[in-house]
Amino acid sequence: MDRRIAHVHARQIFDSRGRPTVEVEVSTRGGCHGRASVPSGSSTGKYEACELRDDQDERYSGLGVFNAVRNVTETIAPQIIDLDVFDQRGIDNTLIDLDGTRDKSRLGSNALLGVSLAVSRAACEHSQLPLYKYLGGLNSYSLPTPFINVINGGCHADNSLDFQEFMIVPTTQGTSFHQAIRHSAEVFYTLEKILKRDGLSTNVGDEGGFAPEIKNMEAVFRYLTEAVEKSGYQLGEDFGFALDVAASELFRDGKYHLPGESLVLSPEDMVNYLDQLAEKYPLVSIEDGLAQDDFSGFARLVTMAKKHNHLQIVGDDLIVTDVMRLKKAISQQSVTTVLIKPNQIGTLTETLQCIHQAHRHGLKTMISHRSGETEDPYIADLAVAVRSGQITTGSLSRGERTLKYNQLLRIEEDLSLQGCFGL
Ligand code: 2PG
Ligand code: MG
Repeated sequence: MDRRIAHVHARQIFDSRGRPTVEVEVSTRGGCHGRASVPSGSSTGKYEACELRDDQDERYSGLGVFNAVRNVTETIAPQIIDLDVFDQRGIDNTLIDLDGTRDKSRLGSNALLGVSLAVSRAACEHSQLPLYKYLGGLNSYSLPTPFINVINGGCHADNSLDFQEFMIVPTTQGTSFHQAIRHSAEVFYTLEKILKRDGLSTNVGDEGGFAPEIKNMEAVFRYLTEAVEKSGYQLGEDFGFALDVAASELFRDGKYHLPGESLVLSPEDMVNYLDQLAEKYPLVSIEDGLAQDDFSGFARLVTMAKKHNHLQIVGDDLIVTDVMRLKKAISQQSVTTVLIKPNQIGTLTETLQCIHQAHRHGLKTMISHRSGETEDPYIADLAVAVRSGQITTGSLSRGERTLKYNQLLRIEEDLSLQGCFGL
């Protein structure tokens, strides 16, 4: 079958927040087809690749992506037509060269990523394999542990919680993905009941977690503890908690501002504050506990985390899926885990390079959604393909979140007895 690219098409669609984003379709002369859409963040790190928006244009409040769409159809398409769709690295390098900037600001990371992922899907259709197997080969049989964001705060919600995400993490030994997601769903339902009981809102935030006007973070942890225990699970055994502090959003003039807690903390105080939370609650993961430039502060978090059982320190805005920033984090021992978001860097090849570099240096990876998601389950397959072992893709509500979990359920079924969980 002819594997050469025949057509590349792009369009503007909506993400889960109703904002425009890019969708790309690629087809080959042999009649195979791939489609992919691009997510978008709101607590965006300043070192992320540039998401091109139409800014000056009055349509869609300047958020339109027609320029990025045009870059796909007019600039990128003519250069990749006739290339072998299986040459992912070659095609991604062509995209990077065509853009020519360090931050992908000429063509837009949203234009590049849409093409890059759609190319891989078209190649996948040629291979007649499921996406996770096309990307990962024989070694992809491990389902990731889900980090389920059940309480939303920060810039993802309209409440006064300072930290952005409060997650539950199913940790029962010897379980399977579908059991882990079942346990988590039960805790989610119980949490809904007890929030209602206390007259709190059960409306959800951007990532499908509840976004109640809870007084402070201590109260959040009390609710999460009650929800786990009332669901018949044991805290520390069956569930741990995880945080995405998204601290870059709280950092101003050298200090962390936590108005919801009436606190203004120095970086050292922030480390101590997180240390105290880890003393009190079974925290298994803290993401972006400090701001995006503080590699040495992150190293202090890593040292602090050693006192606690199984506590990982995750870099999101710090590393932005960028191998150069990852190298710095490795040399300063700033993280134990690297958050991976393909749209932070802009191509599949660079995303895979970052994952492999992290794994080679003994770091873990967690594949992540964005707060503005689409109905594309790509990251579910990616998490299995690269044996990342961890995925963070929101709560057990909102279709753009649950479809990633549903895809993982399908993959687990597809793997049947060969599958394993949480490695
Ligand atoms: C994060 C992400 C996803 P956003 O900070 O980890 O939860 O949020 O997509 O808004 O950057
Ligand atoms: Mg984050």
